[in-house]
Amino acid sequence: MKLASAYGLPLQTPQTSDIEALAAEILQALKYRVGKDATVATQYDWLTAAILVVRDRIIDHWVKSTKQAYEQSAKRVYYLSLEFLIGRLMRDAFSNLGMMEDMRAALGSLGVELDVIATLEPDAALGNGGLGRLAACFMESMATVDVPAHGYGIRYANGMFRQEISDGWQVELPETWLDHGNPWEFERRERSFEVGFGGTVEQVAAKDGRLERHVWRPQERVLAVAYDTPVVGWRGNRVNTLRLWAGMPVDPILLDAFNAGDHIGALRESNKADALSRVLYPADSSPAGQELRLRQEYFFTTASLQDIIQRHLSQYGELHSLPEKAAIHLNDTHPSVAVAELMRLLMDVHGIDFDTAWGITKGTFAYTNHTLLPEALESWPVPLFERLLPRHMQIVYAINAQLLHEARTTGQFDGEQIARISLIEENGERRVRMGNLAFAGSHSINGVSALHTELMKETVFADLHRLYPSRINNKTNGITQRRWLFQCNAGLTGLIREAIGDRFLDDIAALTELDAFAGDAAFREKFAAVKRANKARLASIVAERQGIKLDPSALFDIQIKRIHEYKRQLLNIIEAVALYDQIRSHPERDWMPRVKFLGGKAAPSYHNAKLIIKLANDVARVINRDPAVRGLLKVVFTPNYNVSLAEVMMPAADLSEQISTAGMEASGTGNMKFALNGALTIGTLDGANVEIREHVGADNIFIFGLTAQEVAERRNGGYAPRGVIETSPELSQALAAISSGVFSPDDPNRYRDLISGLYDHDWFMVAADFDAYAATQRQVDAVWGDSPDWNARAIRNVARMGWFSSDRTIRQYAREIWNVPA
Ligand code: 26W
Repeated sequence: MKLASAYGLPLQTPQTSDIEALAAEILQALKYRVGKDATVATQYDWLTAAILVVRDRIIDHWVKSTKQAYEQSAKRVYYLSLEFLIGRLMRDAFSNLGMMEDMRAALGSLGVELDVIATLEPDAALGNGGLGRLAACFMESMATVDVPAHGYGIRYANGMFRQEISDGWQVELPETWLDHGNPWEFERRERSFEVGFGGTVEQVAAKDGRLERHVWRPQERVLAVAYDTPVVGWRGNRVNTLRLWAGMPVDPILLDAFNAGDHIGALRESNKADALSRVLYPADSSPAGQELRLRQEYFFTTASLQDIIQRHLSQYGELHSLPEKAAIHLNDTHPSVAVAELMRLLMDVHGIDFDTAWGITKGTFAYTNHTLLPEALESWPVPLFERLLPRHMQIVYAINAQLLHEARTTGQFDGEQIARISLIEENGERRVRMGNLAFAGSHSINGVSALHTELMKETVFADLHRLYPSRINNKTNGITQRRWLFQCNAGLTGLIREAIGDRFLDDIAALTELDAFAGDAAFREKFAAVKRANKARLASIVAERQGIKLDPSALFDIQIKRIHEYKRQLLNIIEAVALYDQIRSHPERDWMPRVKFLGGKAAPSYHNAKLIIKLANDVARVINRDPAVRGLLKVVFTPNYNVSLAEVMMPAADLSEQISTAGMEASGTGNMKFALNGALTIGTLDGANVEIREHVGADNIFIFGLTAQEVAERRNGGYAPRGVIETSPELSQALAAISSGVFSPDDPNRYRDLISGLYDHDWFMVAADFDAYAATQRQVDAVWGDSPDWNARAIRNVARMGWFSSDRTIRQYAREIWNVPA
């Protein structure tokens, strides 16, 4: 990777004395902390030593940040999230501390290549997709804009599964990211809390016979033990803490059972505790509905709340001031049992009355909704909830009584509307609605793009919004430019610095100065050279891993994200088939060479998503082998899409595919990463695409298809996809080819049901949008054919994407939700 030096300008110029000192420090760490001599050290040992050296520097800032927050009695932000998709951390740390070039040189002087050891660092894949990656960007931005914050989550021993492709099918393998140890984390055995499950609730009477307190006597108990990872902001400004909980048994071994010869039973407690932090549920957007999942949710929530309360009490001695000193954020509904748990802790443990506790709770919590998909809205069967969390069930009923009373008193709601506001779903199996619980217990509920927030008000939370009209607000997502531009695209970063200087490194708003360079032919040439180098880097990875040869001068068209029907990878693949057909039928036309990349994981239980992966691979095999389209069209499915692969693919894209059915993608954040790296977007008016168009300008983005409102109207008006398909010869032919087994001769019926689903219902409106999509792709080709025009548009995208920095998002959260300075 020679990109950093291609445009010179390291973030800091190395000084020889610094480098010698650093090299000595690395050797010290290697010897005294890894326990190895340079002559026998493996590449992993060097990686560990390098991390330990940068970690030492971070710790100095960490101690300072923590002390400062305490001394200033600053309000703290607590971000509760079941997922933190942080990826690799070493480059982040080097870059944010301005040590990248010094470290490169120091390691180099010891015969170690930074770029080689960097690729050995495992990805901390403690998340599924957008929601988890957003939490990671937010952690980095909170440290950067100087918000004292703690992230709270679970230290999964097995994060997101590793995806292998075998005969075109997805195979899931466990990812063991902790195999070589984790030099970033600090185990805090002294910071451990008891977590109970099951059992009974007793009412303990006061002396005068009045009902005084509820005492929950759990049947099972485990410990949550803290593991802390420092999170460093830009220029090392502030270091915050990501605190992840691991399950530990109260009794590691049941000695009585062991001595009685039951050697397996003796480990029962240990196994149960271990299970809590063993795996990340890999379903993104459909609830697992499993008891273990609810246990995980309660496990990390109660540990975090106990920790927060302990910190607050030790500093302030009472809990009424909690809302002034702590903002607790619920990242989706996964931690929303926190509403009942905080009520329990305040009332049952700290003796506060219900009304006061309810005021504290609402003043402290805020909740972000990340999806409108009905199947993704979490709810738990009442019998399960009651068995696992009997006291919380009582509290949920008490909150519900108060909520419904409030709603009825307004006189504004009929019976059906009241039923929708209720925390308990009463139709069929009774269930606890976690979204309603989070809404009721929070003073702020936000969506993640302007469109999504408006749809939230009209759909899932329409009735609760009418009851509490000031609670819903919008906070459009953002991404950290440190990882998603400075680090992953050193070439482009260097070029921008040459053009507009360094101000944008600290003030991303200054990136707009690049706009003037869109009209500068010499700059466009350099911009194109950087893009080409990034594409060559991706091509070499694909060649090495998959044995597919790609031409970096072709248009790189990329769709990478979780595989889901609403994201419409199928629309993209069908268009590839139609294009293939067109090129074969009209070889005389002037086709623009294109490589279509697809990548992403499917939930293991999601049949159609897995079939779509197989289809992408089947189509790729046929097209890539056909000499008739050689040099004009290639299709590549990149296995095991993750944060590290994203860091290579985002900078290498010419075209970003953001083609979800309008109204279904809450925001998207990949869309932002691509555009910031100079890809043009082809997309629907969905999620943040709407705002991206506003910022980059309608001329610099390719928008097609039905709007969210039109989708709703078509669905209500009895959408008949068969008729639509029959009037589109291109679409009909492509579907017929797939359905009849052209791409699956070994199993001609493989895609019959998938395709007949499009004829019968086509919930995601693939057919309705197909012609518009295909026509827009031909417009893309036309602009691509005029490279000065294409490059000018790409440069304008880069220049105008600064607003999508997660620093901006976090400042808005800080000022408008958390009430902390930023
Ligand atoms: C309970 C099962 C489950 C698991 C995960 C339901 C829902 C989810 C998430 C809400 C899925 C998710 O990651 N949503 C994405 O959040 C991103 C960050 O806000 C948005 O950019 C994406 O549009 C949204 O799909």
